[in-house]
Formats: sequence, structure tokens, C-alpha cells
Amino acid sequence: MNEKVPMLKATQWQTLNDCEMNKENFQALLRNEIPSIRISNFASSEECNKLALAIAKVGFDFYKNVEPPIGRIGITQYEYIKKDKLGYFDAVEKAKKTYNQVTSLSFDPLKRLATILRQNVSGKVQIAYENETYGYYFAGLIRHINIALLHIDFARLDAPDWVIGNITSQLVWNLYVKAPSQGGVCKVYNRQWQPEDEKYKTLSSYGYDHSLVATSEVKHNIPVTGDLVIFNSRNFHEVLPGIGERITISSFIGKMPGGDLVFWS
Ligand SMILES: O=C(O)CCC(=O)C(=O)O
Ligand SMILES: [Fe+2]
Repeated sequence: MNEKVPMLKATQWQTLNDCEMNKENFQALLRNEIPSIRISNFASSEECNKLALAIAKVGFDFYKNVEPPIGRIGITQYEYIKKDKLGYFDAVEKAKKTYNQVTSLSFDPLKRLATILRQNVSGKVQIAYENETYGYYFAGLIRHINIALLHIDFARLDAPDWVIGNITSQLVWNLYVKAPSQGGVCKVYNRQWQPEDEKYKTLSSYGYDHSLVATSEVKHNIPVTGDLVIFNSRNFHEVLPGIGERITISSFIGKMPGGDLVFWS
């Protein structure tokens, strides 16, 4: 009868506090030994105001078939898993243009983060590249999230036939351009996705059942305007409702088998 599901070795995080960016912490985050890294005041309030104004000018699109609704500017590889790859790479140029349009009125968060990462890792840090036919990925998704269901982001699952499907670990960074006045916490659980977790996936959405994380340690990442938070996106995570607008800019950071870091959205 009951097939045995292998037990996951649950290793406690070293701390539940916010960790700063340094070489040791970055490697610890890749290994899921700490819950997140926070770069406080990554952007000034003036820079964030300018970004928010530029974002309002461009306006959000909403994902099809995602409930509760999430607004976004830019494209995601996730939306193209079941469509052809060409669709994603065809849309990269336009998405980049819009990203540049927004960031040229303030500053480029992806560039600033890449510079910081280069000081903290030995390998290369660059935007992910598929091949000569498809070219570069897009990185720098702008989102308006009120609630995000319990989920993970892991290219080994979401992109098996793409270059990013080769990553050995995956992080995500979020710059809080506009934090809600209350709530909007991103809860990250000390529970990394395993193939057998797919049976906990909710049928009608991208969410997973909460029983998966019922006994897991949890880190509350509080959105603060101007702060940038990086966490391991293979860990189950969710965004709780808040009061007021919540606008972020983000991308994934994958570690390739050779150790180089790649960005994509
Ligand atoms: O907005 C956030 O705090 C996190 C959203 C999320 O699910 C992600 O960046 O992977
Ligand atoms: Fe996520």
C-alpha cells in the first residue's frame, strides 16, 4: 500500500534575522543555510519615487489566468513554458525597451545589483543567454502584487528544455519600489521543493497546499521601500495581503553548473 515518500532532511537556518550581503552569506543563501539577504537602502526614496512615477506612466498589464490578479510590466519565462520558446525570445526586445524607459528616469536596479554581486562572487555575473538563434533572456520584471499564493520558482522544474533549466540553485531578488503601509509580507519557508511535492499543487492555480509547510521554519520578509531582498526561490514562499500599493522590480539569479550567475525573469 502506502508508498514511502523519502523524508527531507530539515536543516535549521543559521538565523532568522536579516543578513547583509557578503561573500559568505551569498554562498550560505545558495545552500539554503540562511533565509534571505537584505540590502537596506539599496535605492534612495527619491530614486524609488522616480521609478514609481515612470511605472505609473507605462501602466501594468495583468497575467492571464492568474488569480488573485498580479500586474506586471515585462515578460516571464514561466508564461511560455507550454508555448513555444520563440514567443518568449521574440518578446525580449520590447520588454527590455520598456524596462529601459522606466529605469532611465531613475536608475537601473539590475545593473546596480550586478555590480554588487561581482564584488561578492568569483564567477561571471550576466543576463542568461540561450543560444545563437534565441539570444538573451529578459531580466527586470516590474510587478504589482497584492497576494501571491504559496509557490516556488525553480527552473529545473519550470524550464527543463531551456538553458536556465541547468541551474543548480536559484535565488530571486525583489526591490521594493513601493511598500504597502501595512502587511504585504513575503513569507519564505525552510522547505525546498522536491519532485514529490507536485502532488500538493492546487488544481486550478499555481499554488500549493499549506500542509506542505505546516511545520516549517518561516522567515518574514517585510517590504520596506528602497530595500532589496534576495531569497532562495526553491523554498516555498507566498505574499500576504497588505494595505496600499506594493510595487517591486525583480529577477531570478541562477547558479550555473560552472559557478557563473545568470539573471532572467
Ligand atoms: O514580492 C515578493 O516579495 C516576492 C514575490 C515572489 O513570489 C518572487 O519574487 O518569487
Ligand atoms: Fe515567487
